[in-house]
Amino acid sequence: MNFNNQDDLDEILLKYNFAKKILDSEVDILVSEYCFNHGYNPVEHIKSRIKTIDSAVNKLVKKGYSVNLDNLVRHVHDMVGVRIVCSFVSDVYDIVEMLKSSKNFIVREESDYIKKPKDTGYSSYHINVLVPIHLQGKTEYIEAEIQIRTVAMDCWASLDHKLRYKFPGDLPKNLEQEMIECAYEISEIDDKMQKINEHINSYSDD
Ligand code: 0O2
Repeated sequence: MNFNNQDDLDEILLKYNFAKKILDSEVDILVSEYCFNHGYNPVEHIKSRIKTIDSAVNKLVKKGYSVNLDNLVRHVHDMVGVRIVCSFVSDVYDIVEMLKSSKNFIVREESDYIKKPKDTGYSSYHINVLVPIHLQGKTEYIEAEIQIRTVAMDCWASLDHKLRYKFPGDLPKNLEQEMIECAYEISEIDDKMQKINEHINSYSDD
């Protein structure tokens, strides 16, 4: 690790913690309100975390930046991360719209890796936000990343993460290809489950 000033590092970690708390609470309120209004809970589970310093350092090195606090703040956009795992693909888009309507953070960027998955096969909806934190009379904006995905996408991403972490260096081409095929099969399952859900909903509408 090469962060020369421990006090500065502690201060920024404290701010990331404040932002995480604010975001956790805002997401909880929005989801509860959605459940109340729709009489339906689209969320399977929610997880949030502060990225470890080791993982942030790896990311900086991988992106070709020197390891210092300035680059951490400027180039690691997911030090604060919230993952919302939903039941169906339509739930993901409902949650995205709900999040985008929040007045308690600013949407900086969004990436729809469901419509256009990453080359690895990774599929998810990402929203990068700025969370205002109020400190000693001044407001600071802290970046955070919200990932919204289905349980099926989450299953793939979690196993993919584990396999890549275990493997020294890049995955061999044949394994990369097999992971892409698994991602494709998972997205087919999501489509089927979505249709089954619509079918069942049409019965309860009658
Ligand atoms: P971890 O350990 O999950 O935190 P940025 O975050 O914007 O600085 P990037 O990579 O351009 O950098 O952003 P992007 O595309 O939003 O991806 C960031 C996160 O998405 C990753 O964080 C992963 O959580 C997830 N992700 C992206 N691609 C893949 C993939 O192929 N497989 C899996 N399993 N997850 C992926 P980290 O820091 O890489 O990992």
